[in-house]
Amino acid sequence: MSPTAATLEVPELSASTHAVAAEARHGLTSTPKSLAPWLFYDEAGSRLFEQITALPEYYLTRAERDIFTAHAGEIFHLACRETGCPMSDGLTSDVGSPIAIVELGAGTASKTGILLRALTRFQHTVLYQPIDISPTALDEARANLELAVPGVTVHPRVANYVTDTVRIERPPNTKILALYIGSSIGNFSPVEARNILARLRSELSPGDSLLLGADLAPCPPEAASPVKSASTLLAAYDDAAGVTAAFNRNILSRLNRELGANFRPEQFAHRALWNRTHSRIEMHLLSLVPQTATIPANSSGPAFTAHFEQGETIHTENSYKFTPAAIDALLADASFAPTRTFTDPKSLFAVSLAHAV
Ligand code: AVI
Repeated sequence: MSPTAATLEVPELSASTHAVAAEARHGLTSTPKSLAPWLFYDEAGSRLFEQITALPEYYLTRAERDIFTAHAGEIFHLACRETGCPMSDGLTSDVGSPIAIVELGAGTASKTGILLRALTRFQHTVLYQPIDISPTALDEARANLELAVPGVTVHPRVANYVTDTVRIERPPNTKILALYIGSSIGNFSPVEARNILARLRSELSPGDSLLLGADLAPCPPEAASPVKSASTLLAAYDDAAGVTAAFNRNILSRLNRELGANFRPEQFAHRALWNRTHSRIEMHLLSLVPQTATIPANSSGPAFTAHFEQGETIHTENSYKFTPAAIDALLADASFAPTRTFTDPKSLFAVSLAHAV
Protein backbone atom coordinates (compact mmCIF):
# COMPACT_ATOMS: atom_id res chain seq x y z
CA MET A 1 0.00 0.00 0.00
CA SER A 2 1.41 3.44 -0.88
CA PRO A 3 1.84 5.96 1.98
CA THR A 4 -0.80 8.15 0.29
CA ALA A 5 -3.35 5.32 0.31
CA ALA A 6 -2.49 4.55 3.95
CA THR A 7 -3.00 8.19 4.87
CA LEU A 8 -6.36 8.25 3.08
CA GLU A 9 -7.61 5.32 5.19
CA VAL A 10 -7.02 7.18 8.45
CA PRO A 11 -10.34 8.43 9.90
CA GLU A 12 -10.89 12.17 9.59
CA LEU A 13 -11.90 13.45 13.03
CA SER A 14 -14.35 16.24 13.81
CA ALA A 15 -12.87 19.20 15.71
CA SER A 16 -14.24 17.94 19.04
CA THR A 17 -12.98 14.35 18.55
CA HIS A 18 -9.65 15.78 17.42
CA ALA A 19 -9.35 17.49 20.82
CA VAL A 20 -10.16 14.16 22.55
CA ALA A 21 -7.46 12.39 20.46
CA ALA A 22 -4.88 15.09 21.16
CA GLU A 23 -5.54 14.96 24.93
CA ALA A 24 -5.40 11.14 24.95
CA ARG A 25 -2.06 11.16 23.13
CA HIS A 26 -0.63 13.85 25.39
CA GLY A 27 -1.86 12.39 28.68
CA LEU A 28 -1.20 8.71 28.01
CA THR A 29 2.33 9.27 26.72
CA SER A 30 3.23 11.47 29.73
CA THR A 31 4.84 10.20 32.94
CA PRO A 32 2.86 9.81 35.14
CA LYS A 33 -0.13 9.18 32.87
CA SER A 34 -3.09 11.53 33.06
CA LEU A 35 -6.33 12.40 31.24
CA ALA A 36 -7.96 15.84 31.54
CA PRO A 37 -11.25 15.93 33.51
CA TRP A 38 -13.18 17.65 30.68
CA LEU A 39 -13.08 14.22 28.99
CA PHE A 40 -15.60 12.97 31.60
CA TYR A 41 -18.47 14.95 30.10
CA ASP A 42 -19.70 13.14 27.01
CA GLU A 43 -23.39 12.18 27.02
CA ALA A 44 -22.88 9.10 29.23
CA GLY A 45 -20.54 10.98 31.59
CA SER A 46 -22.91 13.95 31.92
CA ARG A 47 -25.71 11.53 32.85
CA LEU A 48 -23.49 9.89 35.47
CA PHE A 49 -22.56 13.31 36.87
CA GLU A 50 -26.27 14.16 37.24
CA GLN A 51 -26.61 10.93 39.26
CA ILE A 52 -23.60 11.88 41.41
CA THR A 53 -25.24 15.16 42.39
CA ALA A 54 -28.16 13.21 43.91
CA LEU A 55 -26.02 10.71 45.87
CA PRO A 56 -26.30 10.75 49.68
CA GLU A 57 -22.49 11.10 49.97
CA TYR A 58 -22.14 13.96 47.45
CA TYR A 59 -23.15 16.83 49.72
CA LEU A 60 -21.83 19.64 47.47
CA THR A 61 -24.92 20.18 45.31
CA ARG A 62 -27.39 19.97 48.20
CA ALA A 63 -25.31 22.27 50.42
CA GLU A 64 -25.02 24.92 47.70
CA ARG A 65 -28.74 24.68 46.93
CA ASP A 66 -29.49 25.13 50.67
CA ILE A 67 -27.30 28.24 50.77
CA PHE A 68 -29.12 29.74 47.77
CA THR A 69 -32.51 28.97 49.31
CA ALA A 70 -31.56 30.51 52.66
CA HIS A 71 -29.60 33.54 51.44
CA ALA A 72 -30.71 34.54 47.91
CA GLY A 73 -32.54 37.65 49.13
CA GLU A 74 -29.55 38.79 51.18
CA ILE A 75 -27.17 38.12 48.28
CA PHE A 76 -29.18 40.42 46.00
CA HIS A 77 -29.54 43.07 48.72
CA LEU A 78 -25.76 43.09 49.17
CA ALA A 79 -25.12 43.09 45.42
CA CYS A 80 -27.46 46.06 45.04
CA ARG A 81 -26.05 47.93 48.03
CA GLU A 82 -22.59 47.80 46.52
CA THR A 83 -23.70 48.64 43.00
CA GLY A 84 -26.17 51.35 44.00
CA CYS A 85 -28.80 49.87 41.71
CA PRO A 86 -32.47 50.53 42.54
CA MET A 87 -34.32 47.67 44.22
CA SER A 88 -37.97 47.03 44.56
CA ASP A 89 -39.31 44.98 47.44
CA GLY A 90 -41.65 43.22 45.04
CA LEU A 91 -44.56 45.43 46.06
CA THR A 92 -43.57 48.60 44.29
CA SER A 93 -43.80 49.25 40.59
CA ASP A 94 -41.40 48.00 37.97
CA VAL A 95 -37.86 49.29 38.48
CA GLY A 96 -36.64 47.84 35.23
CA SER A 97 -33.89 45.25 35.19
CA PRO A 98 -30.99 46.64 37.23
CA ILE A 99 -29.16 43.31 37.63
CA ALA A 100 -28.50 40.91 34.75
CA ILE A 101 -27.14 37.44 35.51
CA VAL A 102 -24.31 35.77 33.61
CA GLU A 103 -23.33 32.18 34.45
CA LEU A 104 -20.04 30.50 33.49
CA GLY A 105 -20.36 26.78 32.76
CA ALA A 106 -24.12 26.90 33.33
CA GLY A 107 -24.92 23.42 31.99
CA THR A 108 -28.65 22.85 32.45
CA ALA A 109 -28.69 25.54 35.18
CA SER A 110 -30.50 23.26 37.60
CA LYS A 111 -29.75 25.36 40.73
CA THR A 112 -29.88 28.79 39.10
CA GLY A 113 -33.70 28.87 39.13
CA ILE A 114 -33.60 29.45 42.91
CA LEU A 115 -31.56 32.63 42.43
CA LEU A 116 -33.53 33.86 39.41
CA ARG A 117 -36.84 33.34 41.21
CA ALA A 118 -35.53 35.35 44.17
CA LEU A 119 -34.32 38.15 41.88
CA THR A 120 -37.71 38.45 40.21
CA ARG A 121 -39.08 39.42 43.64
CA PHE A 122 -36.90 42.54 43.50
CA GLN A 123 -37.16 43.40 39.81
CA HIS A 124 -39.85 42.38 37.37
CA THR A 125 -37.65 41.22 34.53
CA VAL A 126 -34.27 39.50 34.53
CA LEU A 127 -31.88 38.88 31.66
CA TYR A 128 -30.04 35.58 32.22
CA GLN A 129 -27.02 34.71 30.05
CA PRO A 130 -25.87 31.11 30.57
CA ILE A 131 -22.49 30.31 28.98
CA ASP A 132 -21.54 26.73 28.25
CA ILE A 133 -19.70 24.59 25.73
CA SER A 134 -22.74 22.31 25.29
CA PRO A 135 -25.56 23.68 23.08
CA THR A 136 -27.92 20.88 24.19
CA ALA A 137 -27.44 21.72 27.88
CA LEU A 138 -28.14 25.39 27.08
CA ASP A 139 -31.33 24.49 25.17
CA GLU A 140 -32.51 22.55 28.22
CA ALA A 141 -31.62 25.45 30.55
CA ARG A 142 -33.59 27.88 28.40
CA ALA A 143 -36.65 25.63 28.09
CA ASN A 144 -36.75 24.93 31.84
CA LEU A 145 -36.12 28.44 33.11
CA GLU A 146 -38.31 30.46 30.77
CA LEU A 147 -41.19 28.18 31.70
CA ALA A 148 -40.47 27.93 35.43
CA VAL A 149 -39.53 31.54 36.24
CA PRO A 150 -41.87 34.19 34.75
CA GLY A 151 -40.03 37.41 33.91
CA VAL A 152 -36.75 35.70 32.97
CA THR A 153 -35.39 36.05 29.46
CA VAL A 154 -32.63 33.58 28.60
CA HIS A 155 -29.91 34.54 26.12
CA PRO A 156 -27.63 31.49 25.96
CA ARG A 157 -24.10 31.69 24.58
CA VAL A 158 -22.09 28.67 23.40
CA ALA A 159 -18.46 29.33 24.39
CA ASN A 160 -15.49 27.80 26.17
CA TYR A 161 -14.92 30.13 29.12
CA VAL A 162 -11.74 28.23 30.05
CA THR A 163 -9.91 29.12 26.85
CA ASP A 164 -11.80 32.16 25.53
CA THR A 165 -12.85 35.53 26.86
CA VAL A 166 -16.65 35.54 26.75
CA ARG A 167 -18.66 38.53 25.58
CA ILE A 168 -21.25 39.71 28.07
CA GLU A 169 -24.42 41.45 26.92
CA ARG A 170 -25.09 44.52 29.06
CA PRO A 171 -28.42 46.34 28.64
CA PRO A 172 -28.19 50.10 29.43
CA ASN A 173 -27.88 50.99 33.16
CA THR A 174 -27.58 47.35 34.15
CA LYS A 175 -25.12 45.82 36.61
CA ILE A 176 -23.87 42.30 36.04
CA LEU A 177 -23.87 39.58 38.67
CA ALA A 178 -21.68 36.76 37.35
CA LEU A 179 -22.23 33.25 38.74
CA TYR A 180 -19.46 30.68 38.87
CA ILE A 181 -21.04 28.04 41.05
CA GLY A 182 -21.07 24.28 41.62
CA SER A 183 -17.43 24.09 42.77
CA SER A 184 -16.33 24.11 39.11
CA ILE A 185 -13.45 26.41 40.12
CA GLY A 186 -12.08 23.45 42.14
CA ASN A 187 -11.35 21.43 39.02
CA PHE A 188 -8.63 23.87 37.94
CA SER A 189 -5.11 24.39 39.25
CA PRO A 190 -4.60 27.55 41.34
CA VAL A 191 -3.03 29.32 38.33
CA GLU A 192 -5.83 28.28 35.95
CA ALA A 193 -8.46 29.28 38.54
CA ARG A 194 -6.92 32.71 38.92
CA ASN A 195 -6.76 33.14 35.13
CA ILE A 196 -10.43 32.16 34.67
CA LEU A 197 -11.52 34.73 37.28
CA ALA A 198 -9.16 37.41 35.96
CA ARG A 199 -10.48 36.90 32.39
CA LEU A 200 -14.04 37.19 33.72
CA ARG A 201 -13.05 40.32 35.67
CA SER A 202 -11.71 41.91 32.45
CA GLU A 203 -15.25 41.70 31.01
CA LEU A 204 -16.85 43.30 34.08
CA SER A 205 -16.95 46.90 35.27
CA PRO A 206 -16.44 48.29 38.77
CA GLY A 207 -19.69 47.76 40.69
CA ASP A 208 -20.47 44.45 38.97
CA SER A 209 -20.26 41.39 41.18
CA LEU A 210 -19.38 37.71 41.27
CA LEU A 211 -20.97 34.84 43.19
CA LEU A 212 -18.49 31.98 43.54
CA GLY A 213 -19.40 28.51 44.83
CA ALA A 214 -16.45 26.57 46.29
CA ASP A 215 -16.13 23.43 48.38
CA LEU A 216 -14.55 23.87 51.81
CA ALA A 217 -11.39 22.10 52.96
CA PRO A 218 -11.79 19.65 55.85
CA CYS A 219 -10.88 20.86 59.32
CA PRO A 220 -7.47 19.64 60.48
CA PRO A 221 -7.85 16.53 62.70
CA GLU A 222 -6.30 18.47 65.60
CA ALA A 223 -9.10 21.09 65.46
CA ALA A 224 -11.09 21.38 68.70
CA SER A 225 -14.39 20.37 67.08
CA PRO A 226 -13.78 19.20 63.53
CA VAL A 227 -16.90 20.04 61.51
CA LYS A 228 -15.85 18.49 58.23
CA SER A 229 -13.55 15.51 58.14
CA ALA A 230 -11.42 14.13 55.33
CA SER A 231 -13.61 10.99 55.42
CA THR A 232 -16.75 13.05 54.60
CA LEU A 233 -14.86 14.39 51.62
CA LEU A 234 -13.52 11.02 50.49
CA ALA A 235 -16.97 9.40 50.67
CA ALA A 236 -18.29 12.12 48.33
CA TYR A 237 -15.77 10.95 45.70
CA ASP A 238 -16.03 7.20 46.37
CA ASP A 239 -19.71 6.48 46.94
CA ALA A 240 -21.07 3.14 48.08
CA ALA A 241 -23.19 2.64 44.95
CA GLY A 242 -20.13 2.98 42.69
CA VAL A 243 -21.54 5.82 40.55
CA THR A 244 -18.34 7.91 40.86
CA ALA A 245 -16.31 4.81 39.94
CA ALA A 246 -18.45 4.38 36.80
CA PHE A 247 -18.03 8.12 36.04
CA ASN A 248 -14.24 7.76 36.34
CA ARG A 249 -14.07 4.59 34.17
CA ASN A 250 -16.31 6.19 31.54
CA ILE A 251 -13.30 8.26 30.47
CA LEU A 252 -11.76 5.04 29.07
CA SER A 253 -15.06 3.91 27.54
CA ARG A 254 -15.22 7.28 25.81
CA LEU A 255 -11.77 6.72 24.25
CA ASN A 256 -13.02 3.31 23.06
CA ARG A 257 -16.21 4.80 21.56
CA GLU A 258 -14.72 7.88 19.96
CA LEU A 259 -11.21 6.79 18.99
CA GLY A 260 -11.70 3.02 18.56
CA ALA A 261 -9.26 2.31 21.44
CA ASN A 262 -9.41 -1.07 23.20
CA PHE A 263 -9.23 -0.21 26.91
CA ARG A 264 -10.83 -2.71 29.31
CA PRO A 265 -12.34 -0.26 31.83
CA GLU A 266 -13.27 -3.09 34.21
CA GLN A 267 -9.54 -3.83 34.59
CA PHE A 268 -9.04 -0.41 36.20
CA ALA A 269 -10.05 0.40 39.78
CA HIS A 270 -11.40 3.78 40.85
CA ARG A 271 -9.23 5.51 43.45
CA ALA A 272 -10.04 8.75 45.30
CA LEU A 273 -7.48 10.19 47.70
CA TRP A 274 -7.16 13.32 49.81
CA ASN A 275 -3.94 15.21 49.04
CA ARG A 276 -3.56 17.37 52.14
CA THR A 277 -0.47 19.19 50.83
CA HIS A 278 -2.34 20.54 47.82
CA SER A 279 -5.75 20.64 49.55
CA ARG A 280 -7.39 18.58 46.82
CA ILE A 281 -9.21 15.33 46.19
CA GLU A 282 -7.49 13.40 43.42
CA MET A 283 -9.18 10.78 41.29
CA HIS A 284 -7.12 8.09 39.59
CA LEU A 285 -7.70 4.88 37.63
CA LEU A 286 -5.45 2.09 38.84
CA SER A 287 -4.49 -0.74 36.51
CA LEU A 288 -5.40 -4.06 38.18
CA VAL A 289 -3.17 -6.13 35.85
CA PRO A 290 -0.25 -5.49 33.48
CA GLN A 291 -1.98 -4.46 30.25
CA THR A 292 -1.61 -2.58 26.98
CA ALA A 293 -4.22 -0.51 25.15
CA THR A 294 -3.94 0.58 21.53
CA ILE A 295 -5.28 3.86 20.21
CA PRO A 296 -5.57 3.51 16.41
CA ALA A 297 -4.26 6.05 13.89
CA ASN A 298 -6.53 8.94 13.00
CA SER A 299 -6.19 12.37 11.43
CA SER A 300 -4.61 13.68 14.66
CA GLY A 301 -1.64 11.29 14.43
CA PRO A 302 -0.33 7.71 14.12
CA ALA A 303 -1.48 4.79 16.26
CA PHE A 304 0.11 4.46 19.69
CA THR A 305 0.00 2.08 22.61
CA ALA A 306 -0.28 2.78 26.32
CA HIS A 307 1.30 0.11 28.49
CA PHE A 308 0.34 -0.18 32.18
CA GLU A 309 2.21 -1.99 34.91
CA GLN A 310 0.01 -3.59 37.58
CA GLY A 311 -0.77 -0.79 40.07
CA GLU A 312 0.11 2.03 37.64
CA THR A 313 -2.39 4.89 37.62
CA ILE A 314 -3.95 7.44 35.29
CA HIS A 315 -4.61 10.74 37.11
CA THR A 316 -8.04 11.91 35.92
CA GLU A 317 -9.15 14.76 38.19
CA ASN A 318 -8.22 17.23 40.90
CA SER A 319 -10.95 18.81 42.98
CA TYR A 320 -9.46 21.61 45.10
CA LYS A 321 -10.97 22.44 48.49
CA PHE A 322 -10.62 25.90 50.02
CA THR A 323 -10.44 27.61 53.37
CA PRO A 324 -12.49 30.84 53.53
CA ALA A 325 -9.16 32.75 53.58
CA ALA A 326 -7.99 30.95 50.42
CA ILE A 327 -11.25 31.90 48.64
CA ASP A 328 -10.75 35.56 49.60
CA ALA A 329 -7.13 35.45 48.41
CA LEU A 330 -8.12 33.91 45.06
CA LEU A 331 -10.80 36.57 44.57
CA ALA A 332 -8.44 39.41 45.51
CA ASP A 333 -5.79 38.04 43.14
CA ALA A 334 -8.28 38.43 40.28
CA SER A 335 -9.24 42.00 41.37
CA PHE A 336 -12.48 41.15 43.15
CA ALA A 337 -13.17 42.52 46.65
CA PRO A 338 -14.72 39.78 48.83
CA THR A 339 -17.96 41.03 50.40
CA ARG A 340 -19.52 38.12 52.30
CA THR A 341 -19.19 34.33 52.43
CA PHE A 342 -22.27 32.21 53.14
CA THR A 343 -22.06 28.61 54.31
CA ASP A 344 -24.57 25.84 54.96
CA PRO A 345 -25.39 24.87 58.57
CA LYS A 346 -22.72 22.13 58.57
CA SER A 347 -20.04 24.41 57.06
CA LEU A 348 -19.43 21.99 54.21
CA PHE A 349 -19.63 24.43 51.29
CA ALA A 350 -19.14 28.16 50.69
CA VAL A 351 -20.82 30.70 48.42
CA SER A 352 -18.88 33.97 48.28
CA LEU A 353 -20.09 37.31 46.98
CA ALA A 354 -17.42 39.71 45.71
CA HIS A 355 -17.36 42.99 43.84
CA ALA A 356 -15.34 44.01 40.84
CA VAL A 357 -12.96 46.77 41.91
C1 AVI B 1 -17.92 19.19 38.39
N1 AVI B 1 -17.08 19.13 39.59
C2 AVI B 1 -17.28 20.29 40.42
C3 AVI B 1 -17.20 17.85 40.33
C4 AVI B 1 -16.30 17.87 41.59
O1 AVI B 1 -16.85 17.64 42.68
O2 AVI B 1 -15.12 18.14 41.48
C5 AVI B 1 -16.84 16.66 39.46
C6 AVI B 1 -16.88 15.35 40.20
N2 AVI B 1 -15.93 14.46 40.21
C7 AVI B 1 -16.28 13.43 40.94
N3 AVI B 1 -17.47 13.67 41.44
C8 AVI B 1 -17.88 14.87 40.98
